[in-house]
Amino acid sequence: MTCRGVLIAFEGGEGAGKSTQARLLADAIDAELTREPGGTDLGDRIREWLLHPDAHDEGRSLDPRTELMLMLAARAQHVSERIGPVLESGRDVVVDRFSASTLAYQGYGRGLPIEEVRRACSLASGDLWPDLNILLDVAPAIGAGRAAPCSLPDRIEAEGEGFHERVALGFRALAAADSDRWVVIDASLDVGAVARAVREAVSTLRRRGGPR
Ligand code: Z5A
Repeated sequence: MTCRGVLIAFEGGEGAGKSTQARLLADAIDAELTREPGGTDLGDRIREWLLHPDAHDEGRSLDPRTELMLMLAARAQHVSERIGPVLESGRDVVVDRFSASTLAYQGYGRGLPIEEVRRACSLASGDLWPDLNILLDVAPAIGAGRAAPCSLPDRIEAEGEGFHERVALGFRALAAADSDRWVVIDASLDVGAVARAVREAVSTLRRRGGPR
């Protein structure tokens, strides 16, 4: 019988270093690397539409519930088409954002009711939750400062400071409420120091007898 793989999610605000660390970890443990929103053809199309700066042109803003449902549509497809089968095959999956991003951005950031967002996440993922969430914690101003100087902010990055502060507080609240499944790493450290802390967190998960 094959043991199910482990699902590890990187979480945090813009510029925290999630993509960098997700790639380093996936290489180090030979895991499948993917990201949200995205990870499938449909998910990539939804991502493009959701994040495009003109997705709310002509004065029409995107309703927070519409944003939530689109994030979840991408996730449902991602889990059924890709993440679920890979985990079932026994391979580990490293994902750059997962359900905690929905709770932080659409719940804490947009103000949708947290418990309803949690139930919706559970429905979309078939009640799949990461074995480990790694919060790369950095002040929003530092993260925003790491963006490429000439890059145009996407629709969500372009939200105001207050929004990104609520998101950051939301991530910390989620981590504090479930310390068995979360580790918080100071993402203001250099890339190598953060990568070492990530590897230590994954080793601890394995020693505790995570899925494998
Ligand atoms: N979203 C949502 O609202 N609801 C959901 O359910 C989901 C997502 C799943 C997805 O964008 C957007 O969708 C996101 C949340 C929302 N919007 N925002 N904001 P994304 O995940 O693609 O975008 P992002 O978080 O803004 O990605 P990012 O800016 O690329 O950040 P990152 O992946 O955390 O960082 P990085 O790409 O690894 O690094 C950024 C730069 O910093 C780069 O030049 C690195 O070389 C540098 N870097 C990395 N680590 C360090 C350290 N330790 N020190 C110094 N410099 C570093």
